[in-house]
Amino acid sequence: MECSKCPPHSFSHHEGSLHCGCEKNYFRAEGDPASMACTRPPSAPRNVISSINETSVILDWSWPEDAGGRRDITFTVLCKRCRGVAANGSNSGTQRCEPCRSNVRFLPRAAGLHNTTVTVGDLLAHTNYTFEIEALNGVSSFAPKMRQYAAVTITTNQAAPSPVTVIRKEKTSRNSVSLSWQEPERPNGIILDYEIKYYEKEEQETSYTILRARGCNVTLNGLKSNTAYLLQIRARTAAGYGASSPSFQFETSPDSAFSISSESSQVVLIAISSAVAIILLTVLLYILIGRFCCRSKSKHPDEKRLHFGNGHLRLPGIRTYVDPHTYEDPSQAVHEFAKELDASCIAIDKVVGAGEFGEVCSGRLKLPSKKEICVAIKTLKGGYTDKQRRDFLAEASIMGQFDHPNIIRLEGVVTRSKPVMIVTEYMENGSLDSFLRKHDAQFTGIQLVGMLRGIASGMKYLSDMGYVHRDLAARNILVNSNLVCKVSDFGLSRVLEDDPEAAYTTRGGKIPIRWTAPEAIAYRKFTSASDAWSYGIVLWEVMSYGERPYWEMSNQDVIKAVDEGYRLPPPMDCPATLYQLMLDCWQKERNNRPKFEQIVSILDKLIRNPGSLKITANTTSRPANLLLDRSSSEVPSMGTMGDWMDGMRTLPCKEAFSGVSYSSCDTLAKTSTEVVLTEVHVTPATCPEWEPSMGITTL
Ligand code: ACK
Repeated sequence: MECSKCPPHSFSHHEGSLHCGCEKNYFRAEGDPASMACTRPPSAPRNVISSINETSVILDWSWPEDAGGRRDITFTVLCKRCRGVAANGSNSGTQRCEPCRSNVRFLPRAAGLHNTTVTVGDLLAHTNYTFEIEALNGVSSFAPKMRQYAAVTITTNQAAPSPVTVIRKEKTSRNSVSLSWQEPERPNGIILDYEIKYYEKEEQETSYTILRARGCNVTLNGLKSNTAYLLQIRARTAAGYGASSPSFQFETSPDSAFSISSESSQVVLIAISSAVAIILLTVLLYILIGRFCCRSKSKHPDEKRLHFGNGHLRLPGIRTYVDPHTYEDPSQAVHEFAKELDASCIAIDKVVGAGEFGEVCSGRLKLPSKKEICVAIKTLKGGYTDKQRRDFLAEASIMGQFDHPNIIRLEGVVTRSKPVMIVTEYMENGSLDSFLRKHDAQFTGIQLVGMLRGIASGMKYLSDMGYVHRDLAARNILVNSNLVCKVSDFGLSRVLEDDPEAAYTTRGGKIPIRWTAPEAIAYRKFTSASDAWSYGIVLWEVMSYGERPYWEMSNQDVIKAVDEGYRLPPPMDCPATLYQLMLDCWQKERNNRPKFEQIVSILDKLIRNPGSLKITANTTSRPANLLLDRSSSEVPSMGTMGDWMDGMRTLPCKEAFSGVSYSSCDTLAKTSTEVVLTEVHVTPATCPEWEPSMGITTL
């Protein structure tokens, strides 16, 4: 037998040895011939590039520098979903990662890849992922410690929700049907509402009705008896509508036939007359109640109904906000609600800030035969996608529907030339939060209440229109040279994209935690009542001259503390009545929060009676434990209605509450515990003229 040298990375102890052992960290795979060099695991893949498309990502990488002396290299991609949001809403250095869910799709597969690319699909929207790409060869399993991988971290984009797949029929009658459905498997964001489209099966979609619902159920009324209908549901998030569900068929019940015997005809006649009378009465009552409800404003502003017959839109009599997303072609919406301006009428003077889509400038608008006015100009920076243009102009489509002194006024849009622009009235003092910080402690109580009154009035208008703002915060209020405050920021993607305060929740949505009501954080229940919670935070921001709510507490700690019943303490020198209003806005039970109409009227009365602002809720702006524990033993516990009434008698209620009106004794009962609990610092005084039955209004 002929001798030869040991192959590379192997050695023998004796001359003429039959076997060459491998050097340290070098191995032979099973099946490797003894004459083959010893090899080692490859180095990590290099130059990983990711390209994200909504909720999928294509990963590409280069071959490892060192193949370990082998040719049998394959690649494995490990997917991890990472979370980690710091107090200021930005990603913290220490992320918590967990393996991706099993329904994440890898194309062609996750392991044993021979090529240097893979597509990963069905990821969650707005989510951070880390991919670890490892190169493996035939000896990698011998040296787990030597294995190296390349990592890449990505954040997926927003994507429309996946289709609703499960629809159930709950109840059917001759003219109506109640349905429920399950949230799409991948909502990919906060579901704003569902669109329910239905039509008679025989009419083949030539005439159809569209309904919108916030929740996962609906009752369709006014249907024809004994008729087959087809229905489709699609969910909408800030990213737009998802695909429609498959058609769901249901039939209404047939008319029940009955005959009248000659003997009983008289009885039946009486019964029919009575029934007709009852129906007429019910209809009359229904109309009266309907009118009353419309006037006292929407108990159900969440649900809006649009009817389409042969594609024509018929809106009900009252003015409600129309969601631009309901338009197939969003540019149609913008031209319905916004005036197209000729760019030559606009002169841009300077840049005043940066918006989500581009710069915000100040300038002048001179329309033919009109006086020149100062304007703010939001521009859409070049290189935008169709979707960005749509989202940018959606704000104008929304703003253009409003006409109120406390809502930022839209002058028009420029869409037919570039840059695309949204032109609004100019607000000399900019955003309320920075304005207040610049003018710390410089305003009188009445001036502050005047500003707050303006914001509440704008919000009343919005809630009357059925519009839920979702991001009411001092940073989204603009102030003009007369200290008039106007609500702004109506972008549809705003809550998700634009607001630097917005942070991801565990359910995947992005929410400005500190300003948002617990039910909106927990299960996305955004209503005018959640806007009222945010209004309470704005009230606190105003009275503390732009202090950050909950200071440096982390978002998670804020959620926990609020859930446990803690509330922000009164800002320094805050009038007791205003602090009470804050606490009312922060009632856990959303129906107990004041309506904007009530807030406006409370503030109006305070303005008429400035003496009422003198009594302060005397707490330092920052107690040791940051928040006030409403269940703390330091404050009297008010177990019963009588207890709090006794408590109330110890307060200087006449001064503290004169001019403050609550709609019912019930509201008062619910709020009064907090009146006592939180105003223990108010100088005790008796209030002999107050009687439990009187309610605060009558004081
Ligand atoms: O606090 P600011 O000066 O006021 O900085 C922000 C910036 O643009 C980005 O939003 C300012 N801004 C936005 N809209 C207007 C407006 N209508 N009038 C004046 N300034 C505005 C805002």
